This record gives sequence, structure tokens and C-alpha cells, in this order.
Amino acid sequence: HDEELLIESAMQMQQMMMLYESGIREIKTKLDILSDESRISGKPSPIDAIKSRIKSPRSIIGKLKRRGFPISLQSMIDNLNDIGGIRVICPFIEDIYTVADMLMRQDDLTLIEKKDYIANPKPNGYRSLHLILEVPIFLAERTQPVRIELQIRTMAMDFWASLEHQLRYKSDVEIPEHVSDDLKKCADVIAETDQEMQRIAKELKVL
Ligand code: 0O2
Repeated sequence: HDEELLIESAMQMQQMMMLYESGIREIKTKLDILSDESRISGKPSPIDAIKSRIKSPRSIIGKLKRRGFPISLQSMIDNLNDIGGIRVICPFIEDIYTVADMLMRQDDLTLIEKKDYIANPKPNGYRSLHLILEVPIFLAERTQPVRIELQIRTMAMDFWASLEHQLRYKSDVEIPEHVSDDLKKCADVIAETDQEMQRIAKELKVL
């Protein structure tokens, strides 16, 4: 009996992961098509790179526990929006909104939530546009909607966020206040550089 229960829950987990992988594939294909379209028309692509990941079972359970949600498959689907995540890296700030608008115009995608940490950066200096998108997955006998978290940011924003994330997780000690201030200053310098690069691109009529 134990064996059957174990197989049953392993299969449910496998099916859930398959759904999130399919959701990522669907949205990545849409992004690839938009990128190819620009390339073919001779315009610079608003997309520099696309990364994706499925949250590991350990971090899924950690997040459910931290937020006080039940630990079950249904609870994961209902309460977490970032089991499947895609990160889109753009050359310029304006490209971020171009990509977001292009996706939001596609009528099989539903925008569940939008957080603009570029217009409203986090107090620590974090900048990115976050979208939670719902995409339908067509299975043999039913259609299952799946939520995917999209983080869209410039190369410069990605540089800061990746290093800040590493520093935060690798450091054994609590980050002292003067170090947080230094990191915030770096984020602000990077944001100014992003603006300046965009101005230059416009002057050269590349954007
Ligand atoms: P990981 O390891 O990247 O997966 P929600 O996830 O929507 O329920 P929240 O926190 O309101 O909850 O979502 P939000 O603000 O949209 O941020 C979620 C993700 O954005 C994080 O996922 C990070 O990837 C990224 N992020 C948010 N703030 C920061 C920040 O200050 N620095 C960096 N480097 N990344 C940030 P996770 O699950 O926290 O982590």
C-alpha cells in the first residue's frame, strides 16, 4: 500500500513539473518568434537572452512553509506563481516594455499580475518588470492553465540582480547596513548608465 501511495504522489509531482515545463516552452517559443521576426526584418532584437528554470521541490516547500501555506500539490499550484520562471534580458530599458506589450497582446495569454520594479524600484535598488502570465496547456483530454513568472530586465539590471542574489545567499553573515547602502548605490549608478545608453542609442537612431 505504501508503495502505491509513493508511486501515486511521485507521478502527480512528475505531471505537475511537466505542466510547468510545457508552460515555459510555450512562452519561450513566443519570445523566440518575436526575436526572429526582428532579426529577419533587419531590426535589432529587443531580446538579448532568455533563461528559464523550474523551482526545485526544496525551494517550493521552503516558500510554502515560510508563507504558512499547506504542503500539498494543490497548494503549490494555488499559492505559488513562480514554480516556472522565465527571465528575459533586453539591451535597453524601452525594450522591456516592448517585449511585455508584445506578449500581453497575444490573446491566449492572460495577465494575472504586473509588478513594475523599474518605475518603482525596491528599497534595496532592485529593478525589473515582473509579469505573472497564465498560459493554457492543451492535454489529450483537457486544457490546464499554468502560471509562469516572467522577469524582464536590461543586461545592466541583470548584472546587479545576479550578483546581489549571489552575495546575499553566499554570505554567512547578515549583510550590514553600510553594505546594503553600497549595493543600493551600485544599483542607482547602473540605472543611470542604462538611461544614458538608451539616450545614446536614440541619438544614433538605433532605438
Ligand atoms: P529565486 O531564488 O530567484 O526564485 P511572489 O514570488 O510573487 O509570491 P514576491 O516576493 O512578492 O512573491 O515576488 P516578487 O517581488 O515579484 O519577487 C520574486 C522574485 O523576484 C524573486 O524570487 C527573485 O527572483 C526576484 N527578486 C525580487 N526581489 C529581489 C531582490 O531584491 N534582489 C534580487 N536579486 N532578486 C529579487 P525568489 O523566490 O525570492 O528567489
